[in-house]
Amino acid sequence: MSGFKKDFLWGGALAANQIEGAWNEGGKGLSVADVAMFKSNLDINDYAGHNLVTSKMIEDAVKTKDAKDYPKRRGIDFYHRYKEDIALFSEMGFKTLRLSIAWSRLFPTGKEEVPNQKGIDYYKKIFESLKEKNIVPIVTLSHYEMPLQLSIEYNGWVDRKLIDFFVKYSKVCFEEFGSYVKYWLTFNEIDSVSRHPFITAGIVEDQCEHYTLDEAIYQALHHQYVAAAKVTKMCHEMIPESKMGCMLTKLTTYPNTCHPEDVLLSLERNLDNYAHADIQIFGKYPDLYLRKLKNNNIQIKVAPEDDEILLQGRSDYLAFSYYMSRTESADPNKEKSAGNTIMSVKNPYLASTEWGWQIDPVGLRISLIELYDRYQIPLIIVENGLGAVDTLDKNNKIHDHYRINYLRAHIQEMKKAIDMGVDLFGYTSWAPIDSISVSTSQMSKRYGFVYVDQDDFGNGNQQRYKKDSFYWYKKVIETSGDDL
Ligand code: BGP
Repeated sequence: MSGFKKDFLWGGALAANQIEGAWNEGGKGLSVADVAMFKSNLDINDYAGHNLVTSKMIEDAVKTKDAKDYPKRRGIDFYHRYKEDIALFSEMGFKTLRLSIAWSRLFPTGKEEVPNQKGIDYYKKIFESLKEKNIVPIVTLSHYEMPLQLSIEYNGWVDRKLIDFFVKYSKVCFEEFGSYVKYWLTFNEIDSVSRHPFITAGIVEDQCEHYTLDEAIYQALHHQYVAAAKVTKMCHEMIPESKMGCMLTKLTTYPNTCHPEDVLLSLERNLDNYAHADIQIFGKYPDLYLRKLKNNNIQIKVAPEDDEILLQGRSDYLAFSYYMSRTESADPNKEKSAGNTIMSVKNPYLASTEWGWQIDPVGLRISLIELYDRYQIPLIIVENGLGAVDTLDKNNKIHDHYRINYLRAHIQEMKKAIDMGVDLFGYTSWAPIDSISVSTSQMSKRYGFVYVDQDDFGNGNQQRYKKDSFYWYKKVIETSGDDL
């Protein structure tokens, strides 16, 4: 018997900045994603949009008017092709589509008093198309995108004023789209502010004069927690029946050995990861986390009313992304590698993707059990998938059995977790159609069930092709996960 209920939300997840393109159409303002630079000869740590960005890099990007070095400006042209793409998702039987709204389409600089009507009209068309196909939207308010002006003028979320700008933007979303959208999410992978301070929070390296970079990161995070709580409360008041979730990158960390020091280190890493969800689900900072900031001499400004705000705006459900697990060793001589993002010791029991992400389906079950046991609120996996290089054969087919194997193994573990009693209400795989990757800024790291004919340099006619995984996922949804 299948563990998946009939109303389980099967679908896919996308983000505006990675698919829409049309970066300067429809009255849209420049966003941080539009200046995230792709240079194939640079080391990963030098990419704009990953790790650190300087004012000079932004100035140069703003002067450049084409999309050549900035693939997110191009996206996959979802802005114009959304109907065709939504029809493909519908053909697979999607019950849900997770997508995000680009803040800079509604408020080009973030500071306008009146929103950009063309931006509102565009998202209404998307929601109408989803409604026609009976696809339930799950909408992320902030997914690695914000008006660039707020970064330049305030150093992004380091400034408390950002809370008000975000509340104003969210209020418009609830007013305009509340009749279409029941499931909302505040910040995509909120914990990733420390990994990508610029694209998540608009933090510019050389603007951190009066505080350390760590302080900037934790201050920005604090403002995002407060903003998330405020808009959660507002959403409940404005949209009856609405559900607002928070989102975590689930990074389950294993000890490399049973040496107590390894166990201790992995425990610390796991607690660090949980802290972001604790704050939004329990409505308060964990004591150990606050103490850790203090011990590390990280000082953040907290307003007297913040404790109450956090408590009043707790999340209804927990959404998380899961791609890999990682392993920690306290031995300083033990070799670690970051793959192309997350630092880990090599786990000898796991295979890795071409980008060094360690594939661990059982780790997903472990994560589900731990999260449900800790929070006891509904869970949804809003990202999971395999980034791979796909090649179109001479018959225009893509035989992506590697992707099917990855997804099958993870879905099997979800089933087992549900059978243990975990309340998992949906699964949106990343990403149902090829899009621009965050960690490489490239097109060639593909996740889709649908292939997009476009290379890293923007060549290709952007035509869509169904991969083998398209037909496989369709069958999975049709049979509620029975036929994997
Ligand atoms: C998550 C992001 C997504 C997505 C995904 C895959 O961190 O929320 O936006 O891109 O990772 O990562 P990548 O694109 O780097 O392969």
